Amino acid sequence: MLNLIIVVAVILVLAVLITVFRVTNLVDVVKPKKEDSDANVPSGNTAQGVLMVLFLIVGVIGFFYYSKTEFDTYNLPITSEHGHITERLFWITMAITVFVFIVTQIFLFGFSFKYRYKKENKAHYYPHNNTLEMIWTIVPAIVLAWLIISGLKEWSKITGPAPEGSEVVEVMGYQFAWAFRYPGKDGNLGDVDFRKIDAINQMGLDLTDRRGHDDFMPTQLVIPKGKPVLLKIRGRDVIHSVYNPHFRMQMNAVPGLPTQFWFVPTVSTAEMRDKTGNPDFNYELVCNKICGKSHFGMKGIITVLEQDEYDSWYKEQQENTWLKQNPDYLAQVPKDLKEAAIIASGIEIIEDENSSAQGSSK
Ligand SMILES: [Cu+2]
Repeated sequence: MLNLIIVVAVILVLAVLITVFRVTNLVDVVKPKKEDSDANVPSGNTAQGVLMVLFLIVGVIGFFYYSKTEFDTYNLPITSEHGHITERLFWITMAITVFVFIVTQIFLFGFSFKYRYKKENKAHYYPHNNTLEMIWTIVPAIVLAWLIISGLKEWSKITGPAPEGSEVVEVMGYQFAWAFRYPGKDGNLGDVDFRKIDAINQMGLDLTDRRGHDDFMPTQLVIPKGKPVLLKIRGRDVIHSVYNPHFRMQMNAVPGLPTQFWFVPTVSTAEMRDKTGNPDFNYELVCNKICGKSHFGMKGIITVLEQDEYDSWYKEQQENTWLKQNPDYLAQVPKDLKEAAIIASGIEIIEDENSSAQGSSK
Protein backbone atom coordinates (compact mmCIF):
# COMPACT_ATOMS: atom_id res chain seq x y z
CA MET A 1 0.00 0.00 0.00
CA LEU A 2 2.78 2.37 1.01
CA ASN A 3 4.66 1.55 -2.21
CA LEU A 4 1.60 2.38 -4.25
CA ILE A 5 1.23 5.76 -2.53
CA ILE A 6 4.92 6.52 -3.24
CA VAL A 7 4.54 5.61 -6.93
CA VAL A 8 1.39 7.78 -7.25
CA ALA A 9 3.16 10.67 -5.46
CA VAL A 10 6.16 10.45 -7.78
CA ILE A 11 3.89 10.43 -10.85
CA LEU A 12 1.99 13.45 -9.53
CA VAL A 13 5.21 15.39 -8.83
CA LEU A 14 6.48 14.58 -12.36
CA ALA A 15 3.15 15.71 -13.81
CA VAL A 16 3.37 19.01 -11.92
CA LEU A 17 6.95 19.58 -13.13
CA ILE A 18 6.01 18.86 -16.74
CA THR A 19 3.04 21.21 -16.51
CA VAL A 20 5.18 24.01 -15.04
CA PHE A 21 7.72 23.53 -17.81
CA ARG A 22 5.03 23.70 -20.52
CA VAL A 23 3.44 26.78 -18.97
CA THR A 24 6.76 28.68 -18.89
CA ASN A 25 7.38 27.71 -22.51
CA LEU A 26 3.96 29.01 -23.54
CA VAL A 27 4.48 32.24 -21.59
CA ASP A 28 7.78 32.75 -23.45
CA VAL A 29 5.99 32.33 -26.77
CA VAL A 30 3.27 34.88 -26.07
CA LYS A 31 5.55 37.41 -24.27
CA PRO A 32 6.46 40.38 -26.53
CA LYS A 33 10.21 40.24 -27.49
CA LYS A 34 12.44 43.20 -26.67
CA GLU A 35 14.51 44.32 -29.63
CA ASP A 36 17.41 45.27 -27.39
CA SER A 37 20.04 42.48 -27.30
CA ASP A 38 20.98 43.55 -23.75
CA ALA A 39 17.90 41.70 -22.62
CA ASN A 40 19.90 38.46 -22.73
CA VAL A 41 22.73 39.76 -20.59
CA PRO A 42 22.57 38.52 -16.98
CA SER A 43 22.04 41.35 -14.55
CA GLY A 44 25.24 40.54 -12.56
CA ASN A 45 27.53 40.86 -15.58
CA THR A 46 29.78 43.60 -14.21
CA ALA A 47 29.55 42.31 -10.65
CA GLN A 48 30.84 38.91 -11.82
CA GLY A 49 33.71 40.56 -13.66
CA VAL A 50 34.67 42.47 -10.52
CA LEU A 51 34.41 39.27 -8.45
CA MET A 52 36.87 37.61 -10.86
CA VAL A 53 39.44 40.35 -10.19
CA LEU A 54 38.77 40.21 -6.43
CA PHE A 55 39.29 36.45 -6.50
CA LEU A 56 42.61 36.98 -8.28
CA ILE A 57 43.82 39.54 -5.75
CA VAL A 58 42.65 37.66 -2.64
CA GLY A 59 43.98 34.37 -4.06
CA VAL A 60 47.45 35.72 -4.83
CA ILE A 61 47.71 37.52 -1.48
CA GLY A 62 46.52 34.35 0.31
CA PHE A 63 49.04 32.25 -1.60
CA PHE A 64 52.01 34.42 -0.58
CA TYR A 65 50.71 34.96 2.94
CA TYR A 66 50.34 31.23 3.57
CA SER A 67 53.70 30.45 1.94
CA LYS A 68 55.44 32.93 4.23
CA THR A 69 53.70 32.29 7.55
CA GLU A 70 53.79 28.49 7.24
CA PHE A 71 57.29 28.36 5.79
CA ASP A 72 58.82 26.62 8.82
CA THR A 73 56.06 24.01 8.82
CA TYR A 74 56.58 22.80 5.30
CA ASN A 75 60.27 23.55 4.96
CA LEU A 76 62.01 21.68 7.77
CA PRO A 77 65.73 22.24 8.44
CA ILE A 78 68.00 20.22 6.14
CA THR A 79 70.11 17.59 7.90
CA SER A 80 71.78 15.72 5.06
CA GLU A 81 74.47 16.59 2.53
CA HIS A 82 72.42 16.02 -0.61
CA GLY A 83 69.48 17.86 0.97
CA HIS A 84 71.04 21.16 -0.07
CA ILE A 85 71.16 20.05 -3.71
CA THR A 86 67.52 18.95 -3.85
CA GLU A 87 66.56 22.10 -1.98
CA ARG A 88 68.23 24.29 -4.63
CA LEU A 89 66.50 22.37 -7.44
CA PHE A 90 63.19 22.68 -5.62
CA TRP A 91 63.42 26.45 -5.25
CA ILE A 92 64.56 27.01 -8.84
CA THR A 93 61.55 25.00 -10.07
CA MET A 94 59.32 26.80 -7.57
CA ALA A 95 60.50 30.26 -8.72
CA ILE A 96 59.83 29.47 -12.40
CA THR A 97 56.46 27.80 -11.85
CA VAL A 98 55.23 30.49 -9.44
CA PHE A 99 56.16 33.19 -11.95
CA VAL A 100 54.28 31.41 -14.75
CA PHE A 101 51.37 30.66 -12.41
CA ILE A 102 50.94 34.29 -11.38
CA VAL A 103 51.19 35.57 -14.97
CA THR A 104 48.62 33.07 -16.29
CA GLN A 105 46.24 33.81 -13.41
CA ILE A 106 46.46 37.53 -14.13
CA PHE A 107 45.55 36.85 -17.77
CA LEU A 108 42.80 34.41 -16.85
CA PHE A 109 40.94 36.57 -14.34
CA GLY A 110 42.03 39.95 -15.71
CA PHE A 111 40.71 39.11 -19.19
CA SER A 112 37.45 37.80 -17.71
CA PHE A 113 37.00 41.28 -16.29
CA LYS A 114 38.37 43.31 -19.18
CA TYR A 115 36.37 41.50 -21.85
CA ARG A 116 33.13 41.12 -19.91
CA TYR A 117 30.07 41.94 -21.99
CA LYS A 118 29.77 45.53 -23.13
CA LYS A 119 27.45 46.65 -25.83
CA GLU A 120 30.12 48.43 -27.84
CA ASN A 121 32.57 45.46 -27.77
CA LYS A 122 32.85 43.44 -30.95
CA ALA A 123 34.56 40.07 -31.14
CA HIS A 124 37.70 40.11 -33.25
CA TYR A 125 38.21 37.11 -35.49
CA TYR A 126 41.77 35.95 -34.89
CA PRO A 127 42.17 32.25 -35.59
CA HIS A 128 45.91 31.72 -35.93
CA ASN A 129 49.38 33.17 -35.37
CA ASN A 130 52.42 31.08 -36.19
CA THR A 131 54.91 33.30 -34.33
CA LEU A 132 52.88 33.12 -31.13
CA GLU A 133 52.53 29.34 -31.45
CA MET A 134 56.29 29.00 -31.90
CA ILE A 135 57.03 31.18 -28.87
CA TRP A 136 54.74 29.39 -26.45
CA THR A 137 55.94 26.00 -27.63
CA ILE A 138 59.68 26.58 -27.83
CA VAL A 139 60.19 28.69 -24.69
CA PRO A 140 58.48 26.25 -22.29
CA ALA A 141 60.21 23.33 -24.08
CA ILE A 142 63.65 24.87 -23.46
CA VAL A 143 62.89 25.79 -19.85
CA LEU A 144 61.39 22.37 -19.06
CA ALA A 145 64.25 20.52 -20.79
CA TRP A 146 66.78 22.51 -18.80
CA LEU A 147 64.91 21.86 -15.52
CA ILE A 148 64.62 18.14 -16.21
CA ILE A 149 68.18 17.63 -17.45
CA SER A 150 69.80 19.52 -14.57
CA GLY A 151 67.49 17.71 -12.14
CA LEU A 152 68.32 14.31 -13.63
CA LYS A 153 72.04 15.04 -13.38
CA GLU A 154 71.78 15.74 -9.67
CA TRP A 155 69.35 12.89 -9.13
CA SER A 156 71.71 10.35 -10.71
CA LYS A 157 74.45 11.61 -8.38
CA ILE A 158 72.20 11.24 -5.35
CA THR A 159 70.89 7.81 -6.32
CA GLY A 160 74.16 6.53 -7.77
CA PRO A 161 76.26 3.80 -6.12
CA ALA A 162 77.00 4.43 -2.45
CA PRO A 163 80.62 5.27 -1.56
CA GLU A 164 82.92 2.49 -0.46
CA GLY A 165 82.69 1.80 3.28
CA SER A 166 79.12 3.08 3.69
CA GLU A 167 77.15 1.92 6.69
CA VAL A 168 74.64 -0.60 5.32
CA VAL A 169 71.22 -1.13 6.89
CA GLU A 170 68.27 -2.99 5.51
CA VAL A 171 64.85 -1.38 5.89
CA MET A 172 61.72 -3.38 5.22
CA GLY A 173 58.23 -1.90 5.18
CA TYR A 174 55.25 -4.09 5.96
CA GLN A 175 51.64 -3.59 7.01
CA PHE A 176 52.02 -1.62 9.27
CA ALA A 177 55.51 -1.02 10.60
CA TRP A 178 59.19 -0.98 9.71
CA ALA A 179 61.83 -3.65 10.35
CA PHE A 180 65.58 -3.01 10.34
CA ARG A 181 68.50 -5.37 9.86
CA TYR A 182 72.21 -4.75 10.39
CA PRO A 183 75.02 -6.91 8.98
CA GLY A 184 76.57 -7.74 12.38
CA LYS A 185 80.20 -8.60 13.00
CA ASP A 186 81.02 -9.87 9.51
CA GLY A 187 79.81 -6.66 7.86
CA ASN A 188 77.61 -8.56 5.39
CA LEU A 189 73.86 -8.93 5.30
CA GLY A 190 72.73 -12.52 4.85
CA ASP A 191 70.36 -13.60 2.10
CA VAL A 192 66.62 -13.38 2.58
CA ASP A 193 63.89 -15.47 1.02
CA PHE A 194 60.22 -14.55 1.18
CA ARG A 195 59.31 -18.23 1.60
CA LYS A 196 61.10 -18.22 4.97
CA ILE A 197 58.87 -15.47 6.34
CA ASP A 198 56.78 -16.50 9.33
CA ALA A 199 55.44 -14.90 12.51
CA ILE A 200 58.90 -14.73 14.11
CA ASN A 201 61.21 -14.64 11.10
CA GLN A 202 59.43 -11.57 9.79
CA MET A 203 62.23 -10.51 7.44
CA GLY A 204 62.56 -13.98 5.94
CA LEU A 205 66.19 -14.51 6.96
CA ASP A 206 67.58 -17.45 4.99
CA LEU A 207 69.64 -19.39 7.49
CA THR A 208 71.36 -21.49 4.85
CA ASP A 209 73.49 -18.39 4.18
CA ARG A 210 76.15 -18.07 6.88
CA ARG A 211 76.45 -14.29 6.40
CA GLY A 212 73.06 -13.90 8.06
CA HIS A 213 73.89 -15.78 11.25
CA ASP A 214 75.26 -12.67 12.96
CA ASP A 215 72.66 -10.22 11.58
CA PHE A 216 70.77 -8.28 14.22
CA MET A 217 67.42 -6.50 14.05
CA PRO A 218 66.92 -3.59 16.45
CA THR A 219 63.56 -1.87 16.79
CA GLN A 220 64.78 1.51 15.57
CA LEU A 221 66.99 2.79 12.83
CA VAL A 222 70.25 4.05 14.33
CA ILE A 223 72.83 5.67 12.05
CA PRO A 224 76.10 7.56 12.48
CA LYS A 225 76.51 11.27 11.76
CA GLY A 226 78.84 12.38 8.98
CA LYS A 227 79.17 8.98 7.33
CA PRO A 228 77.42 7.69 4.20
CA VAL A 229 74.52 5.43 5.15
CA LEU A 230 73.15 3.04 2.55
CA LEU A 231 69.58 1.90 3.10
CA LYS A 232 68.69 -1.31 1.30
CA ILE A 233 64.96 -1.07 1.00
CA ARG A 234 62.22 -3.60 0.32
CA GLY A 235 58.52 -4.09 0.93
CA ARG A 236 56.94 -7.26 2.25
CA ASP A 237 53.32 -6.96 1.17
CA VAL A 238 52.37 -3.78 -0.68
CA ILE A 239 54.29 -0.68 -1.74
CA HIS A 240 55.44 1.49 1.15
CA SER A 241 57.76 4.47 1.02
CA VAL A 242 60.73 5.34 3.19
CA TYR A 243 60.35 9.04 3.88
CA ASN A 244 62.01 11.61 6.08
CA PRO A 245 61.68 15.31 5.33
CA HIS A 246 64.75 16.47 7.33
CA PHE A 247 67.07 14.26 5.28
CA ARG A 248 65.14 15.11 2.09
CA MET A 249 64.89 11.36 1.64
CA GLN A 250 62.22 9.31 -0.03
CA MET A 251 62.38 5.94 -1.72
CA ASN A 252 59.64 3.41 -2.39
CA ALA A 253 59.75 0.04 -0.65
CA VAL A 254 58.49 -2.37 -3.27
CA PRO A 255 57.79 -6.09 -2.81
CA GLY A 256 60.04 -8.13 -5.09
CA LEU A 257 62.01 -5.11 -6.30
CA PRO A 258 64.75 -4.05 -3.88
CA THR A 259 65.55 -0.33 -3.96
CA GLN A 260 68.18 1.68 -2.15
CA PHE A 261 69.01 5.16 -0.99
CA TRP A 262 72.23 6.50 0.46
CA PHE A 263 72.81 9.78 2.24
CA VAL A 264 75.06 11.47 4.76
CA PRO A 265 73.31 12.71 7.92
CA THR A 266 74.89 15.97 9.07
CA VAL A 267 73.08 16.73 12.33
CA SER A 268 72.72 14.26 15.19
CA THR A 269 69.48 13.73 17.11
CA ALA A 270 71.06 15.34 20.20
CA GLU A 271 72.08 18.41 18.20
CA MET A 272 68.56 18.68 16.77
CA ARG A 273 67.12 18.54 20.29
CA ASP A 274 69.35 21.49 21.23
CA LYS A 275 68.58 23.37 18.04
CA THR A 276 64.82 22.95 18.19
CA GLY A 277 64.66 23.35 21.98
CA ASN A 278 62.54 20.20 22.01
CA PRO A 279 64.02 17.54 24.31
CA ASP A 280 61.70 14.93 22.73
CA PHE A 281 62.72 15.60 19.15
CA ASN A 282 63.21 12.51 17.01
CA TYR A 283 63.78 12.04 13.33
CA GLU A 284 60.82 10.11 12.04
CA LEU A 285 60.70 7.43 9.43
CA VAL A 286 57.23 7.65 7.98
CA CYS A 287 55.52 5.74 5.21
CA ASN A 288 54.69 7.96 2.28
CA LYS A 289 52.42 5.61 0.35
CA ILE A 290 48.79 5.11 1.25
CA CYS A 291 49.37 1.44 1.98
CA GLY A 292 46.27 0.34 3.90
CA LYS A 293 44.01 1.04 6.83
CA SER A 294 46.76 1.65 9.39
CA HIS A 295 49.08 3.56 7.07
CA PHE A 296 48.91 6.55 9.44
CA GLY A 297 50.53 4.49 12.20
CA MET A 298 53.57 3.49 10.15
CA LYS A 299 56.06 5.58 12.02
CA GLY A 300 59.58 4.58 12.96
CA ILE A 301 62.31 6.47 14.77
CA ILE A 302 65.67 7.31 13.24
CA THR A 303 68.38 8.10 15.76
CA VAL A 304 71.51 9.83 14.51
CA LEU A 305 74.48 9.35 16.83
CA GLU A 306 78.02 10.70 16.83
CA GLN A 307 80.42 8.16 15.34
CA ASP A 308 81.88 7.01 18.70
CA GLU A 309 78.40 6.66 20.25
CA TYR A 310 77.32 4.74 17.20
CA ASP A 311 80.31 2.41 17.43
CA SER A 312 79.55 1.52 21.04
CA TRP A 313 75.84 1.10 20.25
CA TYR A 314 76.74 -1.22 17.38
CA LYS A 315 79.11 -3.23 19.56
CA GLU A 316 76.40 -3.70 22.14
CA GLN A 317 73.73 -4.59 19.57
CA GLN A 318 75.83 -7.07 17.64
CA GLU A 319 75.72 -9.35 20.67
CA ASN A 320 71.93 -9.61 20.24
CA THR A 321 71.95 -11.45 16.96
CA TRP A 322 68.58 -12.48 15.62
CA LEU A 323 69.58 -16.14 15.72
CA LYS A 324 70.65 -15.86 19.35
CA GLN A 325 67.28 -14.39 20.24
CA ASN A 326 65.51 -17.12 18.30
CA PRO A 327 67.69 -20.21 18.87
CA ASP A 328 64.89 -22.50 17.67
CA TYR A 329 65.80 -21.45 14.16
CA LEU A 330 69.16 -23.18 14.48
CA ALA A 331 67.25 -26.16 13.12
CA GLN A 332 67.07 -24.38 9.73
CA VAL A 333 70.86 -24.04 9.58
CA PRO A 334 72.50 -26.74 7.42
CA LYS A 335 74.42 -29.33 9.45
CA ASP A 336 77.85 -28.33 8.20
CA LEU A 337 77.27 -24.67 9.13
CA LYS A 338 75.75 -25.31 12.55
CA GLU A 339 78.93 -24.96 14.54
CA ALA A 340 79.92 -21.76 12.75
CA ALA A 341 76.38 -20.44 13.24
CA ILE A 342 76.54 -21.03 16.97
CA ILE A 343 79.80 -19.09 17.18
CA ALA A 344 78.71 -16.29 14.82
CA SER A 345 75.37 -15.76 16.50
CA GLY A 346 76.79 -16.08 20.01
CA ILE A 347 74.26 -18.68 21.10
CA GLU A 348 75.20 -20.05 24.49
CA ILE A 349 74.82 -23.78 24.50
CA ILE A 350 73.70 -25.02 27.87
CA GLU A 351 73.23 -28.63 26.91
CA ASP A 352 74.95 -30.29 24.00
CA GLU A 353 74.49 -29.07 20.44
CA ASN A 354 72.13 -31.92 19.44
CA SER A 355 69.50 -31.24 22.06
CA SER A 356 69.35 -27.53 21.27
CA ALA A 357 68.72 -28.34 17.65
CA GLN A 358 66.10 -30.97 18.53
CA GLY A 359 64.36 -28.56 20.89
CA SER A 360 63.41 -26.41 17.94
CA SER A 361 59.90 -26.19 16.65
CA LYS A 362 60.86 -25.49 13.05
CU1 LIG B 1 53.17 1.88 4.35
